[in-house]
Amino acid sequence: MSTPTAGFVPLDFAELPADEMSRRATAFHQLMRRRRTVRHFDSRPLPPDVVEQALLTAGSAPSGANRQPWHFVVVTDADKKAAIREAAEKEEQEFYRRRASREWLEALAPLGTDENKPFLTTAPVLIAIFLRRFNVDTDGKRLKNYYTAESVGIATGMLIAALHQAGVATLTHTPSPMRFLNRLLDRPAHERAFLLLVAGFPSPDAEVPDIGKYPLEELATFA
Ligand code: IYR
Repeated sequence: MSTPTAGFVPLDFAELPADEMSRRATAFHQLMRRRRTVRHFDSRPLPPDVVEQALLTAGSAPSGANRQPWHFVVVTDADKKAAIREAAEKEEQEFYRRRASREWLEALAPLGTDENKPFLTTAPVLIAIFLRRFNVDTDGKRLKNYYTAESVGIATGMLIAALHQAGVATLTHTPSPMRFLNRLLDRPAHERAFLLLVAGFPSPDAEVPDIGKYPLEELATFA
């Protein structure tokens, strides 16, 4: 695990004219507001370099003490995806039939989700995102990580944005519990599965729920 040690270098920062700042902020919002969680995927593969560049973007995220407490497993193998689907659907059956409260199921009703997760085998890429509670250095010594959930959450958001702007649809899938991902993907016990990001092209007939986002007045307060 290489983390930069001492030393400082000049910041690489180019200030933009105000009108250019506004233009870019608006253009980025217009791009990002079209991002939707997609549940119907085509099986066409993604260009590997698109996924790799998006992962590097995610890896550039800020993190507590720059410990970069994440690991991404990119799954494209059909057998592995089938095993993940089988295990996820087993947990999801429990969730939808027993574990979820009535209130939770009512909250999910408008999204139309259920225990069947065909996208886990139809989508070309599954990215299992793991949170590392601590790092292990070369001589096996544990190095504590900080603000791990915040850090991995930020990296995941950047990954979703990077994929979206490259023309890749995603789905944030949260089978619960996700312990089976450690077993199937051979990750050590000190890593906790954080989220399973499904990525690919939407199927031509893909539909999304007709839901909205808060307008600025509700979204934010300016104090
Ligand atoms: N993990 C389940 C249930 C689920 C929960 C929430 I909160 C969602 O926004 C969507 C689904 C599933 O993936 O179906």
